[in-house]
Amino acid sequence: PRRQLRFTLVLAAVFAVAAAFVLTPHLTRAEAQVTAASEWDGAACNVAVPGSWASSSLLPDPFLKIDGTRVTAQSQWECRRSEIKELAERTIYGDKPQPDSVTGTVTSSRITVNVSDNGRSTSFSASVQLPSGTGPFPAVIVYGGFGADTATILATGTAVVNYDPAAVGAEGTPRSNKQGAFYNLYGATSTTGVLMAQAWGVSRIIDVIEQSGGSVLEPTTGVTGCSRYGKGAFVAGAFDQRIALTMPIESGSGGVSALRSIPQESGSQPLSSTYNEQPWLGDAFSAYTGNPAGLPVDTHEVVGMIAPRGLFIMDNPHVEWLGARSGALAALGGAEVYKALGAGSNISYHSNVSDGTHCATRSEWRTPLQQSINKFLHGTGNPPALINMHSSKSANLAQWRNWTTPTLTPAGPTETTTPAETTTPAETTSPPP
Ligand code: MCU
Repeated sequence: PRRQLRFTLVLAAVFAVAAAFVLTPHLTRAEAQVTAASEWDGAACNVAVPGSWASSSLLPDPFLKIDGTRVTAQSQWECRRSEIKELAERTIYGDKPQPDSVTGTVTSSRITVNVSDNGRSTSFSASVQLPSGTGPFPAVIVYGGFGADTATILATGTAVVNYDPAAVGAEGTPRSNKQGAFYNLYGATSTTGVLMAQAWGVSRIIDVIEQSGGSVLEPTTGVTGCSRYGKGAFVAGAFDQRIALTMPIESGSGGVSALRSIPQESGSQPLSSTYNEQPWLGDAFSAYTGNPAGLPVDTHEVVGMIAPRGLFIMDNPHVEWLGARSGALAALGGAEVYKALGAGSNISYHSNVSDGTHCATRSEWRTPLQQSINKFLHGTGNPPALINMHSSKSANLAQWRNWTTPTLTPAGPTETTTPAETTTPAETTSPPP
């Protein structure tokens, strides 16, 4: 009888594991770990935006909540992230609305998207390239037609969705007459910038992939693009928590580069140029082009919005205009959020490349790109090394912060409500270089 009991127990265990596997057919391991089920999981957070905030020439403390207390537990990051989201929308990018209805189709060659909101409707589409093998496949949404290594993406068994961001948020228009599918719904005078409009389009593509039932594409998605499309990919990844892997390439000013640090990095694209070259950023950013210290957030916290999801930032140190030192700084600052969430290896930064050509396909990025895709879209292997900065464009976070990284109470069933603030902001700071 004892033997029989043991047999029954083993059988039950095998059955339980098999059932769990069958019941979650579309969740890869990576996705189960880090992505959220919805575009934004902080809806219940009730963010109360203050009328004013302190100015700071240093990078703001990502862990300091609007109420003046610091985050002490990993479980609090969801609502702190919502604060950062709200502040970043109001001051840098403009609002990202949630539409009333999204429908569409996914085939092996095309995704169509129909969106309605406020009684208006619009549509756009994207082409699909499938890798060889049998699907369904995870996908990387690739902005524009250059700079992303689509051959390497396909070779990892991942589909490529070719996204034309101009169809959703067009360049070349004045701010008062913005064009594209987003502005068809929300008006040509919407104060939301083109990068956020394009990010909204990525979210609508993911809506359609999710609804399609997963016969062609899995809902596990990554996003990438180079230069202006790197700015776009960065914003898309930050503002949709379903995106498992964000890979901005040479995104510069308006992208990953820390806004406070750009005026200190010689030759990098000035904030006023970024604001005026295209309506990329929200209209509200006009108040900060000459005063980034007045911003309540900076891009290291936008990096922190992506935490703990996969993030692989690629920068070009050879073109001054691309602000790679400011990019490295934002990566280092944002990496502190990843560390505090116990996900320190989910962010990588790489600018150690030899070819100075903007948006070149680079051999140095092939392996870390494969590793990132395998880890975060297929749930296999290990992510690439944390930080690989080119010596000519290295950044020093210590010069840019007066806060330390807290040890947060871990999330999960063992979590207690005891405050876990073990560090005090005692780190010495020197003024920005
Ligand atoms: C780095 O991205 C932009 C940059 O912000 C612009 O000033 C420049 O005109 O174009 C870059 C780009 O998108 O290059 C393809």
